[in-house]
Amino acid sequence: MSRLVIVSNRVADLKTGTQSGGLAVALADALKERGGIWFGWDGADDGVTGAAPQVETIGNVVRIAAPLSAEDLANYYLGYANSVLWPMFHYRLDLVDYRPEFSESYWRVNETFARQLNGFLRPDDIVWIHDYHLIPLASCLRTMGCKQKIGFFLHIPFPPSDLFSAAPEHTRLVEALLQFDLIGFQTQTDVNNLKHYLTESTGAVQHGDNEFVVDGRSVLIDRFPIGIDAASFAEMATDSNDEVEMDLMRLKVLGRRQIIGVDRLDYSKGLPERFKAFGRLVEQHPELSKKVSFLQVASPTREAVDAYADIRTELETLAGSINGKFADFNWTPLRYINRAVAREILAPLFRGSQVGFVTPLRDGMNLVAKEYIAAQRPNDPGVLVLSQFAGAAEELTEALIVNPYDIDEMARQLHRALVMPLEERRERHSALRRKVFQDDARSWLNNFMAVLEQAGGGSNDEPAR
Ligand code: GDG
Repeated sequence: MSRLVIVSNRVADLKTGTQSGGLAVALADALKERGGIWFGWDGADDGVTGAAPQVETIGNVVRIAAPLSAEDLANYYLGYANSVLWPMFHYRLDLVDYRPEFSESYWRVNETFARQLNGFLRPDDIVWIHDYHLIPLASCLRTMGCKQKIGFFLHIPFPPSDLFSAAPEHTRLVEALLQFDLIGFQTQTDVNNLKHYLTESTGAVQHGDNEFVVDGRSVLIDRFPIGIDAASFAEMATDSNDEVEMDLMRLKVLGRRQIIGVDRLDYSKGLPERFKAFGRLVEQHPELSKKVSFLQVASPTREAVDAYADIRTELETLAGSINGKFADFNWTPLRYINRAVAREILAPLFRGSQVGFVTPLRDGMNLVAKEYIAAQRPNDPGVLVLSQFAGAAEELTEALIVNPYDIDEMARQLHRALVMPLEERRERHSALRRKVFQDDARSWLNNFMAVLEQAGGGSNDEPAR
């Protein structure tokens, strides 16, 4: 079996495997089975771009951690990746902050990473590159003569053709994308968006459903909805934690139900709209006074980018005004935590909350929706209220699907979730649970790898198959 080479913006901590929950663990497990490499940025902000990476061998896996300078972190990571591509791919042209120095750093850092990685590659390796930070990596590797199979998975949405064409470098980005052998997206919508762009704006010729041929190379484009490690998350949810148990017990004694939201504090997650919908619910249903509370965990992220500071201020104002208006000495309607909370606490909190409120304005998939389902008690489950614009909505159709821009509709569906009869809750949950357990992180990984193993082969000068 060929070795697997994983490349992601930040290299995982292969020893603890705790970094990003199920995904890092699933990828690390696959690496341990096949042997291979995990390459990425070392996470420090004071390195020298291009200096020798730190190489560590753990069993049959080589972990390569590459340094970046503070300037490249500002321009490549916070700049091009998170102030140009992130808003653009989340349909937020208004937030794109395009600057030539961002672009210069993005393409150069990718070239540097490619050079560093190339020294470790074997001819029969299979390379799997993750996410928008690294779109140019395959084209840089190809220029250096790499003919390995190279796959790409985009964790975030891919925008419609018209919107993507507004990106100053859309042609260059797509030319780079076409150097992969397989391009994987979260949803059919994303797949269709790229296909549409390729047909309208490039000379790529479509063969069958999923294959495009460009300059004699074959590129496969398909949907691989990502999953979670459902079994271990469900187990974590049942592990009792005294503090959480006491809090849930208090809610029970008071006959109070809990709505929960957990997100990185990101403008794509629809948090202000969500707060307003909760405010509308308690305003329209005085009988819910002291009978419902909303717990929102919003962990800080990318705080150096202005748009993130703005959303934080907006949320603080909204939380203050909702609580100021409706709270009582013995009831805080909205509990808002602007800090990361340990995963071992989140899982039982999901389990003890009667509604999971997941309403991004746009999201590649949204793992929280799947974690909420995995954590529920099958005999007395809570209800998932889910945005139609989360990738997860393509699969999780038994959730209460809402338009996150429609505050009244969200308030109505919250109410419906809170009063839903047990039988309907069980029916919806058992269908959702089946999907979340079946299409888990492991099956996502196996599906992607199976297609990548069959994909083209990367030479520019010979037809792929
Ligand atoms: C990107 C795409 C796609 C959140 N707050 C805390 C915390 N979390 C955990 C959640 C979940 C993960 O972080 C967030 O995953 P999401 O999928 O919801 O969102 P993104 O971070 O934007 O992820 C997304 C994903 O990639 C995978 O492909 O689904 O669409 O945007 O696991 O539980 N974990 C802890 N404390 C927190 O405060 N421990």
